[in-house]
Amino acid sequence: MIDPIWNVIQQEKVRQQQTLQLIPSENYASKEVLAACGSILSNKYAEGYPGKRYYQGNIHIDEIEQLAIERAKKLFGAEHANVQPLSGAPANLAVFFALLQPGDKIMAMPLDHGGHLTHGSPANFSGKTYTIIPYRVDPETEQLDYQMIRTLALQEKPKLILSGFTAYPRKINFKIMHEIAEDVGAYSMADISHIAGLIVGGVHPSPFPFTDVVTTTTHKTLRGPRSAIIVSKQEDRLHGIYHKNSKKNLAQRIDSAVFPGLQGGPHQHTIAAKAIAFEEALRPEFKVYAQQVVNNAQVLAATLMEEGIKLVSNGTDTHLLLIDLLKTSFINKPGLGRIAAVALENAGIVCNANTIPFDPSTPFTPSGLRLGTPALTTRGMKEAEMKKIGVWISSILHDLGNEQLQKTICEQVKSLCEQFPIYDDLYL
Ligand code: DSN
Repeated sequence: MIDPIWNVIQQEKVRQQQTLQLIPSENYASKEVLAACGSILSNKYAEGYPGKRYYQGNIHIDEIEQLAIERAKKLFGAEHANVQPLSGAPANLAVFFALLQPGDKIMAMPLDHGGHLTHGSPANFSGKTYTIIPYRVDPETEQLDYQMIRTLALQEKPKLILSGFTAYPRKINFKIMHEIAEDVGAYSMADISHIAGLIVGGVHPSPFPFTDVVTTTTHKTLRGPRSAIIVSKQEDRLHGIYHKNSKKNLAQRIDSAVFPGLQGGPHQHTIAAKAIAFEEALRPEFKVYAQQVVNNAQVLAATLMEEGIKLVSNGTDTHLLLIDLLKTSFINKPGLGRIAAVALENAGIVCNANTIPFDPSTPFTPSGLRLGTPALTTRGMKEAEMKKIGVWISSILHDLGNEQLQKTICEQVKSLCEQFPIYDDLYL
């Protein structure tokens, strides 16, 4: 008997093919990446690091992990890479565990302004374990105010300053963030999960060579498997101030925090898939992809604004845009993000409801929508398709309760998707 799971996977494959994927943190990994994820490497235990394992039989595993490490370092121009974190949240936890003591101060952006759950949300281990000093975007520009961040850092003297966000559409000046950290004796950390692909593609400034520690998931703009890595400096700039009694440098402390600190057996099948994705991202065509992701986001943003839709910060420099439904004059009500996201999904346009800065509503029924172009760009869509999609989104938002309109657009979405197949002959 065929396990019904396979039928459901088939149905999900059809859904992915027939809908427009605008969730900015999603993408379509290559068939090679997916094949490595489904490979026999999943059968192996390999606690430890290349050359120093707690299990025998790791000759090939060592070779794969070493390649992944070398490629990650090359990709980001980093001195050290740990490719074992299972995903973004454990990667962030490992950095905090390596550098901080419970109660230490972290300066970070709260969730409703675009930070991640693991950047100090009261519901998360980070917010429960450390003292969080939040910095927010400027209420007028809805962008980072580095002077305000500096003033707060000088006042609070955090031990770590975290930048990199999940719903911030503008470029981040990692150099200034690091300089502020230097001025107050803090570590600088950047979680570049959303923009890693844009950074390696050369369309967003890099956090290296200055930032102390960088975490990233590997499945968003970077287009690899669902996982994460930590890349960092080798030495601890603040060794004289913190961790004086430790003989370990920064890189060694991160490695120990990942294993044996937090994780057991690394997922070697995913590490192989990460190595493949890093090689793909090192190719010249990845730069073309990254530029097209941003071009597409800017055309989508311009189309929406022409249609009278308010975007947070009035545009984007990256792969994502944030619709402010509250300040969109034809809606002008709080808490409609979820209703709008469902209406769009009915039309085959998949995005997510999201908080906007200073949102009066809750994270489950927020006042915004978050959209992004990494997945549509992987499918080969360009400016002309973005304009069409922007007009569809606008028509639905102008008439949220119109189910007939959603059905009609859904058919148009399907025929557009047919022209842009995701995978030709995927075995799944
Ligand atoms: N869930 C991710 C995102 O959508 O941004 C962050 O973990």
